[in-house]
Amino acid sequence: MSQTERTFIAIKPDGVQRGLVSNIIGRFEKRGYKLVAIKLVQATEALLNEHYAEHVGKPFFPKMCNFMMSGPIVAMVWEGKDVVKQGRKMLGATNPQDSDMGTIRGDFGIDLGRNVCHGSDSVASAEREIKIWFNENEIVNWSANQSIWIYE
Ligand code: IDP
Repeated sequence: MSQTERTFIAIKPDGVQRGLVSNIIGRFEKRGYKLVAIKLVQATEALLNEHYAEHVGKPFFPKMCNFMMSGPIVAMVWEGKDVVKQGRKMLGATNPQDSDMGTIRGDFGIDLGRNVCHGSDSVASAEREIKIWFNENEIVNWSANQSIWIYE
């Protein structure tokens, strides 16, 4: 399994407003994943239509878009072995009511439309989403000195 797999993780406006940024970043850092891109973004309708293409036209979509544009989002790319699947596990189920304790949504969320954090659901989605939110030159290739203590 590739140690250079990448996922797109975004702290939604509720996570930023509630001061959860450092906690969420800290979980990925402490797990051993490598941060290769990060920025604070004000989402636009065009960007959300692309990112959430599969949900365009659904009844909840307009409200969800307004929420996602209600404040800044922390957009990130994290890299490491199996990071897409592991990232989803760290987030917990989509609805915080179903998320296990110990996950980001299980620890910090109550309502479906305020679930704090986004994570790509497959390697293909990750590649698609990273291209939507980041330019190639915003992604930094670097080697983490601690990798020998994380990977055998
Ligand atoms: P995911 O974020 O776990 O990948 P998706 O099904 O892709 O889940 O949904 C995207 C986001 O849209 C969810 O995280 C949630 O915040 C919101 N959402 C999904 N379904 C509903 C709904 O039925 N009502 C309100 N918001 C929803």
